[in-house]
Amino acid sequence: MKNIVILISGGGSNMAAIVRAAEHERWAARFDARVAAVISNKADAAGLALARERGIATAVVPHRDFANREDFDRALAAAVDAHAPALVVLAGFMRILTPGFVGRYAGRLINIHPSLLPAFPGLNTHQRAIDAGCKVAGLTVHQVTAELDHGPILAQAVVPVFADDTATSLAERVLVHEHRVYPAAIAAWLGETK
Ligand code: NHR
Ligand code: GAR
Repeated sequence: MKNIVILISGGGSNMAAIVRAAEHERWAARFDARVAAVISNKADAAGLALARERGIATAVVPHRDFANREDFDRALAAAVDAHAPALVVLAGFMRILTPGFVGRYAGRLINIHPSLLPAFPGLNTHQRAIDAGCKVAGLTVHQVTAELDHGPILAQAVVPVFADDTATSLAERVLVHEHRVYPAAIAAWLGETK
């Protein structure tokens, strides 16, 4: 069985979309894969309750409990490794990961970023796209490497930016497509590594 471990920090709507796709598309039968665990760096992440309701194992590794990023990432890796993951999925996970963590999961660590990379890596992407006068925005699923938001691109989708958009309205429009594209990219990855 290929275990998928999902890392979140907040709402977990992408995580929920992946869990839903795994059930509806029968990933267990087709890819011998399942969402084995959801891990958050924040104890109050709404996504944790959602995962528990689905009977998925959860864990919290609070980054504030650790003196530095290396110590946090070591504890996070221990929590991840407890589920022997074939794939580690960042879904709204908000802590930059050290090269040590990234190297440990090389080739099996992916992220969804709410911009059309290589434009707007980092935070506050929707406001930056609006401020730059972009007519389109979107999302990127990419492999995670040590360099933030620079790994090989696996999938993208484009949405229009409207003249009256705010960061909130644009984020909502992008998120709808995230929920479609991220599960599809993961299914494609699982199909290729069968
Ligand atoms: N780590 C590495 N090494 N490489 C990537 O490509 C990563 C990563 C960790 C997270 C997600 C990313 C995004 O999609 C991601 C990609 C957090 C920050 C950030 O600045 C930036 C990018 C992403 C996630 N985090 C602050 C920090 O100091 C904390 C911000 C907060 O807590 O709100 O870690 O955008
Ligand atoms: C998503 O839009 C995701 O792309 C973005 O945060 C949202 C999380 O929503 N990720 C980042 O900005 C990473 N820095 P969710 O928790 O409901 O999936």
